[in-house]
Amino acid sequence: TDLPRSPPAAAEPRHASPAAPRRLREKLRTAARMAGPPARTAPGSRQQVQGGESRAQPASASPPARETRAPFRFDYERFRRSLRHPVRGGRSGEDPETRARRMKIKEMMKFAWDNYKQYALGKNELRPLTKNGHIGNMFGGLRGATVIDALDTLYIMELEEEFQEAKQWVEKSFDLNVNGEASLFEVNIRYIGGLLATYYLTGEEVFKSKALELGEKLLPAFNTPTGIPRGSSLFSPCSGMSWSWGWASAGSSILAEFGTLHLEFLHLSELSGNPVFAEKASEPSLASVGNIRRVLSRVEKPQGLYPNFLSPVTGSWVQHHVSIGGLGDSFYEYLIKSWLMSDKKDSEAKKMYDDALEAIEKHLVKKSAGGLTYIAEWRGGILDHKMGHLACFSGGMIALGAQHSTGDRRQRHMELAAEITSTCHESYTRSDTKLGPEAFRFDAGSEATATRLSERYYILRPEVVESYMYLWRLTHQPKYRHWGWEVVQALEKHCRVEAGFSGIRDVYSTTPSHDNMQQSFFLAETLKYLYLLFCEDDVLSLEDWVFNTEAHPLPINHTDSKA
Ligand code: DMJ
Repeated sequence: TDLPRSPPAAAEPRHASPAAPRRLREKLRTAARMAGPPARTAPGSRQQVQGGESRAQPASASPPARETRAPFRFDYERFRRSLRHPVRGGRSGEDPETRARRMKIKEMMKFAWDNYKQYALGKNELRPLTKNGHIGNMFGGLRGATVIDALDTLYIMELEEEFQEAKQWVEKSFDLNVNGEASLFEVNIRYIGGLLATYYLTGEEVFKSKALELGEKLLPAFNTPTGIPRGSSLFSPCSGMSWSWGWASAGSSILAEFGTLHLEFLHLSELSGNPVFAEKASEPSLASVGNIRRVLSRVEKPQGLYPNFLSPVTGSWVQHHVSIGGLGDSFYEYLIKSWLMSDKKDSEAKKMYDDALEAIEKHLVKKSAGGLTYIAEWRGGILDHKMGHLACFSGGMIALGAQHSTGDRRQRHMELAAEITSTCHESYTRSDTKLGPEAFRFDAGSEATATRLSERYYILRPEVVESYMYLWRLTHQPKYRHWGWEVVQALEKHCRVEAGFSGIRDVYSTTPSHDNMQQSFFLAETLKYLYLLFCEDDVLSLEDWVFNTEAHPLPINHTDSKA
């Protein structure tokens, strides 16, 4: 994301987007012909936007069409034949040390899952010190965030029994008829992403149907004058209302939130045959991710940069804070991954990514006195020489994007990716625990270290190992595996407790205190990326998959497939 978090214990068919891949657009047209008018969201939902800003029509304006034609059916077998690699890899020869390390990470996953299952099954996260569950308020009334986030990791690691336990919970206990305020962004990346990925990996219908049902419940958040989903993406799964987080910059929408829907929403349309998720449907008020792209590509960008806050009412920037870390991060990630997922057809996304990266290189990339490359934040033209842990995903993203550039640019971007990843590694090695702080600075004599007490914590975040995984796959330089193993050892030493893994409050203390929280992204991302770092490249091959921002793999749309 996007949202810098405090320590948790304390804390179309008629108007196809030119950006949508051609094959998908054709499918959507066919699907729309078969399905009749687009499915509607929760009854009455479009009238219920707080503040009376909606230009929406009553949901009853046009009666639902009677289903007289065959329902849309996604051809799963055909999709599987289009993959170039077996999803869990071919298991060719490997050295025993790599295998042993991979097995160790698998054991960590089993330990994290078993403890969650024993003490917190059905809650959102495990509290490993007090051996109970945590619910929090991010997902509204939804439960089981750790189950959904863990599913594909359990599957990939061949933890069959544990995967069946998780699947059973989804089948029997995952209740979508809940009331509460939930973050559109978090529900999308964790729940929708996790369910979609598990469906694509296994072909089990339950995951698809839950993802689609939940996707429908998210649509009311788009009901704003600009179609940019409401403020900070709060919604009520039952009543279909949406409104803004109180603290979020005068009701504005956050770049990393509304910019991190595209991958999942295209797949929701692909699997349902319902164009509403991917593209503007027949009513102007039913705007979706295609519209977000249009608003963003048109709005003027200061020095080519994208500020983090946009008004969903006027479509203008609310303040000029730019960051590749929290509040901005996954917007950039979803541009390059949208292009990759479209089999390189979504040229608008690629151009937006290239232009954004150029502006970032020009205005935000800096070198410290000690020679470390970092990406600073920007506040109305003034640089803040700080990098958040969240920003460390950018090494992997820039390396991934560099593969598709040529000549000088490719080399420059690979160097930049390697330098940023190395700086993030430094933020780990310069701490006593060998784990990195939430934010580190390059001012007042500091070099990749946290200077504020409030920035010293580590909550099991994945971004640094995520970059190690991409850099390993794209360069095969052994140092990335070494660095990943250092993290495994540090996690074992400082974060493993009797009943799971916990974040720590101070990475500079040799006896850190624990925050009593096993974040769901530890199972979705940190352990998955570590595992993949010690796998052959054909396990979840980058030729077949893109990872959403919660590390859930979504398939690339192979347009040349003869499947
Ligand atoms: C995860 O939920 C996702 O990686 C998100 O994009 C950023 N924050 C956390 C992990 O740090």
